Amino acid sequence: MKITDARVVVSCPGRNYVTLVIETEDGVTGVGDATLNGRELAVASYLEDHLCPLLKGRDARRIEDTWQYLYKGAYWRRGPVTMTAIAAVDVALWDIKGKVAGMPVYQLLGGAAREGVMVYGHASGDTLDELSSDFQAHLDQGYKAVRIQASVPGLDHTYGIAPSDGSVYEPAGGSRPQEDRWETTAYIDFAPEMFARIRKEFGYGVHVLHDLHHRLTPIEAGRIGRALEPYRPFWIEDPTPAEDQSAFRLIRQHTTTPIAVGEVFNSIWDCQQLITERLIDYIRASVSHAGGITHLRRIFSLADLYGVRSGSHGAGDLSPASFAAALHVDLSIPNLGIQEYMGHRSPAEEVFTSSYSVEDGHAHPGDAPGIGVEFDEEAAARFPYEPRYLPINRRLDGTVHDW
Ligand code: GCO
Ligand code: MG
Repeated sequence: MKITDARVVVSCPGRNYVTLVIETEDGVTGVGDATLNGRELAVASYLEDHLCPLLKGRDARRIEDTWQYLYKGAYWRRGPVTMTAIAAVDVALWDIKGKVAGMPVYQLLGGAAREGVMVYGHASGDTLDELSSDFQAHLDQGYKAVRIQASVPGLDHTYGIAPSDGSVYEPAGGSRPQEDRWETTAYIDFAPEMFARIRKEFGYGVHVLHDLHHRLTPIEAGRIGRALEPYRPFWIEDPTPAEDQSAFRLIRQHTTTPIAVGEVFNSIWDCQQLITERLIDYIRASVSHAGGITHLRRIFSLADLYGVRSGSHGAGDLSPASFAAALHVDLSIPNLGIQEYMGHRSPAEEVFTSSYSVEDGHAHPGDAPGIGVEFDEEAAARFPYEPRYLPINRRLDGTVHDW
């Protein structure tokens, strides 16, 4: 089953998405997401200029061989651009395999290991009152797990707060990144206060999560983890930048609060030490940035050996094709933790038609053959690419800090 065409479509239906479409000689098409937020065109070029010409003429059925060919064949291994491009190819090939077999991809991965995939939504607010009403709105929608973020008094633009007009908090439009401010001393007493308020109001029957977005030092993270223990967070996410995996030993020495890491990882090597030394509880690598279904499963299998569960990244910058692919993996692995779900901003639904559903706090990929997402190229052409950047972050004295 030869690949006859592989093309890349960059569009902006609500936000930028890079989509790879692979077509076979029998007219079967597969779709993969190649979006790398704020660096979209680099992946588009990597695919268009380097991978698409190699794909034409290859056998679409040979997924593992294609993965190895693109990974080892590049010589320059890993990195977000390379691994996002490989991920898009991989997901598109799984999509084709499923369509040819007449089965949803999760059946090819071993079948459903559960009825549905628990997801967490995002509640946020400029004040704790706003956060609390957004939290209630999530409970009303059936969520069993909710991430909480609120503006830190004294800081402009705290990470993760959705503007009241919609659901996104990044990226800002414009030709330069928006600049946010951060100071850990302003935040450190506020986080326990935020958790106390939510637990007091809503009790302990719902999972509560929180994202630190790589902003703390390891010892600050240990302190926050310990201070939050009475409020039983489901996890704290990305407490400190994870380039230094050994830094997590220090956090572990100070707290039993579960730790989740991995949305910026693109390879199993980024988390080898974190997993094998049991320095984390949840690995949050994503299907679109960590080499597709093939590589993500390898990461989750390693994690399973060490009692680490999955918690895949599922922010809005991952297109519906990624979210669907993630759900097929989530449904079939033994060590699912939870799946992030942010949804997609209108008019994304004009471009992507999906078979997945989210109900009562649980998602299911649906039973359409393949990954269950159709991509309308004509509709995508109505929404041309718009240059956008992720924000950058500065401390109050102007020092560039981790965003
Ligand atoms: C999350 C993330 C995202 C990222 C975004 C970057 O936990 O959902 O932190 O919101 O910031 O995906 O592109
Ligand atoms: Mg995050």
